[in-house]
Order: sequence, then C-alpha cells, then structure tokens
Amino acid sequence: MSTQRVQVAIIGAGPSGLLLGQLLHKAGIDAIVIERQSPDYVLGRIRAGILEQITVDLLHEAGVGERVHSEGTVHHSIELVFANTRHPIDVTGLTQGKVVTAYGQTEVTRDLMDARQAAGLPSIYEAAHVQLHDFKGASPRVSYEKDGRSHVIECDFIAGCDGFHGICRASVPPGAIREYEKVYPFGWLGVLADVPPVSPHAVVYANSDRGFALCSMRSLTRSRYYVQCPMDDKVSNWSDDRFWDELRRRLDPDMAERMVTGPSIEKSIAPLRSFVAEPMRFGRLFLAGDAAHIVPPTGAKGLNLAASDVKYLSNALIEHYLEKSDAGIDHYSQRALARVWRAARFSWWLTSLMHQFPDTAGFGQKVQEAELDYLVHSESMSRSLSENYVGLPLDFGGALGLPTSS
Ligand code: RFL
Ligand code: PHB
Repeated sequence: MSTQRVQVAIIGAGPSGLLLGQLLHKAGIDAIVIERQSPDYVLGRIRAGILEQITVDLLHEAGVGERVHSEGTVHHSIELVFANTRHPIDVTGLTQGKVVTAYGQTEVTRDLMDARQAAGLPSIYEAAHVQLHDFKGASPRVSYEKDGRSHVIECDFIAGCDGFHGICRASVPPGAIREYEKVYPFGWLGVLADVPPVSPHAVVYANSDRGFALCSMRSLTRSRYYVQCPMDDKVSNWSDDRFWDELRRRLDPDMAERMVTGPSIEKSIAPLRSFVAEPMRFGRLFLAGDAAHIVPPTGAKGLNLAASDVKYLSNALIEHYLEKSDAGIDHYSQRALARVWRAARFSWWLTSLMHQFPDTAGFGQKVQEAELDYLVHSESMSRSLSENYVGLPLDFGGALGLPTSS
C-alpha cells in the first residue's frame, strides 16, 4: 500500500473538480484529482453548452480561457416559441450588456485536462473503490485502488466534486444531511449533429402541445437539439428520421422549414430532476457542483452553478492557506446555497412553464401560453428571465449578512 500527502484531495474530474484543481494550483496550493472513469469516458459525455460570463471569467482566471475566447460563440439573445410563433428576447439589452457564450462542456473539460497535464499536476483516472475517511476530524484520508494496488492519500481537506451519483455525499451520515428533491415525469432526448444551427439566437426554447423542444449549438457547423420524451423512453425507439420529424412539429412552421437535418453523432436520454443537499460542508469535506445539487437543464444552470461553487470554495481555501482565515470556509455552505436555491427556483420555473405535464392538456396549455404571452410583452418579466439567464451575481453576502469578500 502506498501513502501520499497533499493539501486538498479532489474527488471527480468533471468540470468542478478540474476547475478547482486549476484555481488552487494558480494559488500555489497542491491538490490531487481522483476520478473513477478514464479521460476518454469523461470527454465522451455530451452535456452543457451555455456558459454565463462568470463561468467564462473563471476559465480565464484559471488560465484556460484561450479557446473559449477564440472558439466560443458570444450571444445576445434567446428565442421563445409558443402557439407556433417566435419571440426573441434581447437578454443583453435587458441586462445592461451581459452575454452568454455557447461552448460545449466537453471543450471546457478538455481545456482543463490539457492544462492540468501540461502543468504536470497529479490526476488518478480509473481509480476503483474510492473511500473517504475521518473527514469530521483533523486528518482526513482518501483510499482507492488502481491496477489492483491499494493507495491512501492523507490531506487537509476533501473536495467532493464527484457528481450526483458520487461517493462523497453518500459518505455523509444520513442524519447530518437534508435532501430536497423533485423528479419530473419526463426526460430529454438529445441529439448532436454536424448541421448548421437553425437559429442565430443562443438557444430556442419551444413550448408546444406535443411537448417541449430546444435548439442549441456547439459551433456554426454543429448543433445540439432536444425534445421532451417519456421518462421511460429508450434511445432505440428514436431513429434519426423520427427525431427530426418530431422536432420540426414542435417548432414554428418557418423554423421547421429552415431546419437542416443530418445523421446524429450522439443520441441520449437524460432524466430531469431538481435536487439540493444541505449543508455543503461536513467538517473537512466540501461538496461542489452536481455532488450537492441538480437542476433540470431547462435554465442552462448546472455547469454554471458548479463553477460558482468552485469559485466560493477556491476563495475559501486560498484564504485558509494564504491569509490564515477560516471565514470563507465557515461561510462556504451558506454562500453557495443562496445562489444554488435561486438557480433551482429559476430552473424549476422555466421547466414548469415550457413542458407538457400529465395534467397540462387543455386548461394547463392555455395558462402556459398566457404566461408566455405576458412574459414576452412585459419588459419587467423579460428582464427577470434575462437576469437569471445570463447569471445572477456571485455575491449574495450582503443579503445574507455575510462578509462580501469570498
Ligand atoms: P460531473 O460532470 O458529473 O462530474 C463528476 C465526476 O466525478 C466522477 N465520479 C467519481 N470519481 C471518483 N470516485 C467516485 N466514486 C466517483 N463518482 C463519480 C464522474 O465520473 C465524473 O467525471 O459533475 P460536475 O463536475 O459537478 O459538473 C456538473 C455538470 O456536469 C452539470 O451540472 C451540467 O452538465 C448540467 N447541464 C447544463 N449545465 C449548464 O450550465 N448549461 C447547460 O446548457 C447544461 N445543459 C446539462 C445540460 C446536463 C444535461 N444532462 C446530462 C442532464 C444538458 C443536459 C442534457
Ligand atoms: C445545450 O446546448 O446542450 C443546452 C443549451 C441550453 C439548455 C440546455 C442545454 O438550457
């Protein structure tokens, strides 16, 4: 058995774990990243595509902003479709100049992985049986197996960045954690295809009596589209032709006509869930990103929340090591959860407004359309949507009575 010592052990090499590792490295704090899967597997997961400015700024701060700057597409508007009609929302005009950037999560992860490798920082991929020990005390440890051999990492802190199904949240005694959950009675079928995006807007969100549809992009030649589907549906039920046909039927006729179709290069079904675990700190264990919370993807908030958690956590750890202050650590959970709940509310609201629920038909559909009609014709409602969409500010310190620095 080998034993190693680091300041911070990071569990999970998704965007949360890799971004945290990079920000700590920039501050001279040493960390190791321990990941259950292989790098190729991690890069093969097609997920988010819309980055808030706060997330883009963090990538720059972490020293990996070059490609998002040159290859990401900056957007100023989104579009809502309902009752067969399109309504653009000028999110930049309504938020004093804020923008969102289309840049795939896969590319964010790749940039962070490459930077970690170029800096020679330690990462253990394909680590089996990862276990956490003694994080309530002063000397936490992480054990794992790799190629049949056992390893132990002694550390000051453990960062649980291992996603919704990870080991970190599951290691907390049930009495110490409270979980809030809402599971939606449908999923999203997503298709990635090398076709030009149907719309110049960042994202098109479509409400229709056949169910929700979303049009997004990865580049000027690669598009990402989704349709709401039954939660127990199977990818094998969906030929490419059936997918394109259903997507067209949920959009307005003009857009359906303009849609360029082609063979799918990825097709998957994701369930929709709202979930928040409180608190996000247990002694010397911190949870960040999907390990602590899940939002339905309708608001494009999951990856962005992961990034803001990591910003609060890296500031707190930097304060601990460099300024010998534990104020940031002590306030981490409260500070992160304030922003998490606002995003959870927004994602739940937009999901409820845009999807067909079992009782939506008839009256429910009409009420959704009336609310959407009010939204697109009311400057204050459009502004509220836009403020949430581009991302709420990082600092809720004032509102919570917390110091505003980290
Ligand atoms: P991840 O990405 O799940 O990474 C966790 C990592 O931990 C590893 N792991 C373990 N490692 C070691 N030991 C264990 N026992 C482990 N168990 C797990 C996993 O293998 C994995 O590599 O979590 P992270 O880093 O917190 O990142 C969160 C984001 O991935 C997620 O919030 C977003 O993808 C959500 N999301 C979106 N977010 C946005 O901000 N904008 C979007 O446009 C957006 N679109 C989406 C989305 C999520 C979607 N799905 C999958 C529901 C679209 C979709 C379809
Ligand atoms: C995506 O591009 O995959 C995407 C965009 C916006 C969302 C969800 C997913 O709300």
